Amino acid sequence: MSEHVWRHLNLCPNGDPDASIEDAALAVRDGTIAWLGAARDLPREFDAWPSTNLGGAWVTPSLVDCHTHLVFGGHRADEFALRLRGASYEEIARRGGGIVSTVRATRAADEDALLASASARLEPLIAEGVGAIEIKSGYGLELESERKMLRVARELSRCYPVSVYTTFLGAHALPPEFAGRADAYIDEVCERMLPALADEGLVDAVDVFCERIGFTLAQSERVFEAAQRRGLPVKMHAEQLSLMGGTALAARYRALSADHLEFLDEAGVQAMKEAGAVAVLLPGAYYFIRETQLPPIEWLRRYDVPIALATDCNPGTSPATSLLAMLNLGCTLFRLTVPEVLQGVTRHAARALGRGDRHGELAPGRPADFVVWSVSTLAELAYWMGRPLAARVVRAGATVHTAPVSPWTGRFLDTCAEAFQRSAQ
Ligand code: DI6
Ligand code: FE
Repeated sequence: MSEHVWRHLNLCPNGDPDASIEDAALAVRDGTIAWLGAARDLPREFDAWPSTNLGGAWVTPSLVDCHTHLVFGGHRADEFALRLRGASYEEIARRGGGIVSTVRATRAADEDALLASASARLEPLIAEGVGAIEIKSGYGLELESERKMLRVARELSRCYPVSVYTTFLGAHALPPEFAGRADAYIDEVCERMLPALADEGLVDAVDVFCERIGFTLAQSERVFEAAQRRGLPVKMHAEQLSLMGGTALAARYRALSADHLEFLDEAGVQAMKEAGAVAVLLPGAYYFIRETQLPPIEWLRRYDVPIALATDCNPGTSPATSLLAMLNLGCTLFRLTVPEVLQGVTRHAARALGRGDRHGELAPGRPADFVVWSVSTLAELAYWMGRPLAARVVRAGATVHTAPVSPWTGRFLDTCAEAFQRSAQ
């Protein structure tokens, strides 16, 4: 039996700084939280347990990246250059670029190659404290390649100290072989691909890209009906480039989340509230495709719809491998507050995956998955742009990552040296 007490930390147990506990203690037995609270209230039974003094460092739950396309072949830097010369994301998609060009690269790559390239994108996320991540399919667009993507996603959870939740996104784009036959492709998605992949245990949720350059409301609803027949939860890429009414459809199917939402209207916000859906905002995509339509933050606040943030890591609209960077973008571009973005990558993000019971919050009986930060205030997590801030990443009570030592000075690099030095011993 493993027993350990983490002492003298500033604890933010659920992403809400107002719920923080100064000079806290956290007792962990066999990877599960046995007790947490103010150090002065620590029960005597824990006095003899081995302990680590965190010197006043801030501790939050491990982060949750609830919307990624992490597994894919190739990249789209050349299209990035095209856009710099004025081509829009939609124009590129209509010319056979965009998602379809990544489909070609993904179909051509074998599982080992996809695992290697996805690993290179996953490791920086784990190093900055991500303990749970959603990974979509959607670049195979045929059964064998969709299966390949989802198998790689499952393999990542076996190779790394991270929980992976897979989402089938067969309805991401129309593959070339179905050009002009979208309804026939939706037949393939609903009647062949989803049932086979669900039977193989590769699917935790189902998503659809409801958009002018994606699929219609009717086609999206057929995908949702197929998911419902398999008892799978749904989510949707909704209102990203236009108001299609996808969010209201997703709400009718009790979607876990609706994602992007730049063009969401008040009726859609109200429908989300009634359905208990999470609004997953993706500032990386907004920023990278130079969108100007902001998501309806004020309506989301007014209707008290939980807001989550995610990287949307994908080669076309958000080649991002930093969830902390999304905190900064969420604040600077969407004017979200520090409490909103911190909850957006902890408990609200966990809820968007239907796993609010396991991730995004620290409490007795929950897994001891947390991050020790090299910051003197939680606002620094949203303030710094592109700076590693995790002093120590802990999963099930065990340290799985510590910040590197400087190769030039031999010292730890951080903004809270004393706390960091202690936390790394
Ligand atoms: N919306 C997005 O921003 C990504 N997928 C989607 O439905 C972009 C995917 C890509 O361009 O590769
Ligand atoms: Fe996406």
